[in-house]
Amino acid sequence: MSPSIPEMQWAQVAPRIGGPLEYKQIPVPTPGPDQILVKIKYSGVCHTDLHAMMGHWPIPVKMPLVGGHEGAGTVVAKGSLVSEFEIGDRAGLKWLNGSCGDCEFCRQSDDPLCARAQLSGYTVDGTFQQYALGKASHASKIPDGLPLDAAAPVLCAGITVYKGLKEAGVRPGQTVAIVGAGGGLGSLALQYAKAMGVRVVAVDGGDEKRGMCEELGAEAFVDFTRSNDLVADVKAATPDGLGAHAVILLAVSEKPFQQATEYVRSRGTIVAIGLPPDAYLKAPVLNTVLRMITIKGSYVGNRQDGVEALDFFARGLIKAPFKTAPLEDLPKIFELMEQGKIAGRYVLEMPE
Ligand code: 8ID
Ligand code: ZN
Repeated sequence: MSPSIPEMQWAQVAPRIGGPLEYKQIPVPTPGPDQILVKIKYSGVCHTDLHAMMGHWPIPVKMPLVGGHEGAGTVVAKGSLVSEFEIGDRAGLKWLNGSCGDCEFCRQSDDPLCARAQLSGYTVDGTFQQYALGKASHASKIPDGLPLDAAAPVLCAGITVYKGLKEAGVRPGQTVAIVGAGGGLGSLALQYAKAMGVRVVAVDGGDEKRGMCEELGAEAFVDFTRSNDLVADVKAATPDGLGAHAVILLAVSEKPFQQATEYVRSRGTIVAIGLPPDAYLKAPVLNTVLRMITIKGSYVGNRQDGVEALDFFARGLIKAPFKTAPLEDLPKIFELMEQGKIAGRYVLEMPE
């Protein structure tokens, strides 16, 4: 490795399920033949990182773990087989750190569905460290001139909601209800929907999130903490009162996953993206059949979705608010996240 790469680096390490995090020095890893080493400048903090540390899901998580999967920085070393990146290129590391490339799903560009996928900040160490590894074929190229801090949240939140909106099949002029619109994914979903010409009813709680959603282009905001009849309020907020053509579920609580079929329009589509622990989707069979409702899941995006989501950003169509904090502050950010107190995204800045 180049002499400018140190042997040790700062990282936020979860030593065990449940934490607490340890901010400490750990060795800088060396790239394998098909990997790049990225000097991370900024990493977004996704609610998935909190789920990972807390062991919320029944999918084995690596421990000790360096979390993080919205890492933007510069390539400082690469393996002998890497042709996609040169040293000095700007690169983004995403949730999908690598996949086998060989299974039915990978062959059809459904690589998030690969059973042997490696996940940044979950099955392999992620981007809450100064130097992180990723498989070159999965890393994103970050177009020149884009600010790395604002680009970081696009790498998970942006790609995921962009893909989710495509999965929803909404057309320009139709209305989508975005549930959890005031959070990290939600703030970007509002911007992607607007860029696609799709009208938005935002659902979340509190005045700060209301203000942000309205600024980002929501035509209406329904406050789930104050509404006495959420279903009626969401329907009433759609232009003709008939309900949303699509619902994008980003909340980290089960209730909205049970309510969505009641305010989605007939023929409409519900896309589940948020991952509240131990939660179930519920829908009355009669209603679902007679109103021809589609219910589906959507999981991150493939490499092309990544390119497209970044391209929307590069063209200036996506501007979601974010707050910056030093890597050291991650425990405080997790606390705020747990309490639902973050409007938009937090982006961590790595120490020099
Ligand atoms: O590929 C995927 N499917 C994918 C990718 C990335 C993230 C899924 N996720 C998952 C995360 O693991 C998490 O479960 O999406 C969920 C949202 O992630 P996030 O946007 O990073 O979380 P956040 O910033 O905490 O936002 C969640 C929002 O939901 C609101 C909260 O107020 C917050 O603004 N919310 C809750 I909690 N309950 C609500 C309710 N009943 C609600 N909004 C409306 N109604
Ligand atoms: Zn994420």
